[in-house]
Amino acid sequence: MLFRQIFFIILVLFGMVLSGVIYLNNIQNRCNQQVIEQGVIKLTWKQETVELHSSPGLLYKQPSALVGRTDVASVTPWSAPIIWEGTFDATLIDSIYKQQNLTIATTVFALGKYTRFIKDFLESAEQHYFVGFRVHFYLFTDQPESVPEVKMGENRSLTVLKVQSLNRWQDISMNRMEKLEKLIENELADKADYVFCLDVDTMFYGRWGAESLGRLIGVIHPWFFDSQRDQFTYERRPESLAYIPAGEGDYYYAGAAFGGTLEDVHNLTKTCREHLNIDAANSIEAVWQEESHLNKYFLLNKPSKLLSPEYMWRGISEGAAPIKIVRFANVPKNYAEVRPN
Ligand code: UD2
Repeated sequence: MLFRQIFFIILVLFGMVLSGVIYLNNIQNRCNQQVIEQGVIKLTWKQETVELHSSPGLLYKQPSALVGRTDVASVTPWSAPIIWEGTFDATLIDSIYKQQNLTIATTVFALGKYTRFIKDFLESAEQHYFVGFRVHFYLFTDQPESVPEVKMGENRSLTVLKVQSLNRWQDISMNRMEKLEKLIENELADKADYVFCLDVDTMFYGRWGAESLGRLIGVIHPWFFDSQRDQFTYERRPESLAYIPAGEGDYYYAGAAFGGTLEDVHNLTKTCREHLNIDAANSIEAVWQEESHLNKYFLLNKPSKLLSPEYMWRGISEGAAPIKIVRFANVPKNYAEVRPN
């Protein structure tokens, strides 16, 4: 009897000690969580729910449920549209999106000799890029004094931001992820609805408009739209965080153009910047720098809309069967002459 009582008391004491330990542990976890939460920058986004309102009486060509482009794919296996000429009606789509009073931020980088590309980039953007929408360009350069005077249209503006010069073109290209991440945090979060990041050694030749808007936008690279996935120049070394093994991958996306809503692009740039830093700490640089990390990101976080290579073409004088219109293309450059290394 006495033995049973002693056993019962020990059991109760053990229970009390155990609950105490669990309670203290919980409190500590909660404190950690609070500390972690304090360290997180809470960003508020401008976005409202996007409704696709159409104006009464608007006339446009009847859409067909049967007839469309048959020479290209206009949808991905995860049901995201792929935008080609002939897959959208410009009048209809402009009318829908103009009602939303949008601001489209666009970043472009011109360091070293790449300042020579600014004028044509901006002047051609005035002709073709989101015409009739509020567009705010953010130009990052190490030589603000050499930014040419470009007449901007109504509701369009340019902010020049000085950055330090870098000795390697690879660093200039990769650094864009961090610069865009910080710009979104410090400047854009509650000001713009969408953001695009574009290469500067380019020009606009045709319409680039509201058909390109969406949550997360990738552009199919002009040199790989007809390649097998094992020919894609993904990073193939497992030591890099950009690694994509043979047999995996959807498309090969261009590093020269990507975009989306502020929240989604912030997540993309933050992840790529973190992965670039981890790779650097492990003394590895992905084969195509931030473009390799972008491709890994898009493999795991599928874009909600893809733009065909019309939106990042090889050059205005280059042709290929499915390209009915060149909207945005690289301009010729002598790599050895323009790059710092
Ligand atoms: C590819 C990508 C590019 C980037 C790069 C990564 C395409 C069509 N192009 O282009 O986006 O992912 O590979 O390695 O997808 N820059 C300067 N000053 C310099 C060097 C670069 O400002 O001295 C900036 C500039 O905005 C330029 C961008 O970095 O447009 C990319 O550099 P690039 O055009 O020389 O890279 P490229 O042609 O190899």
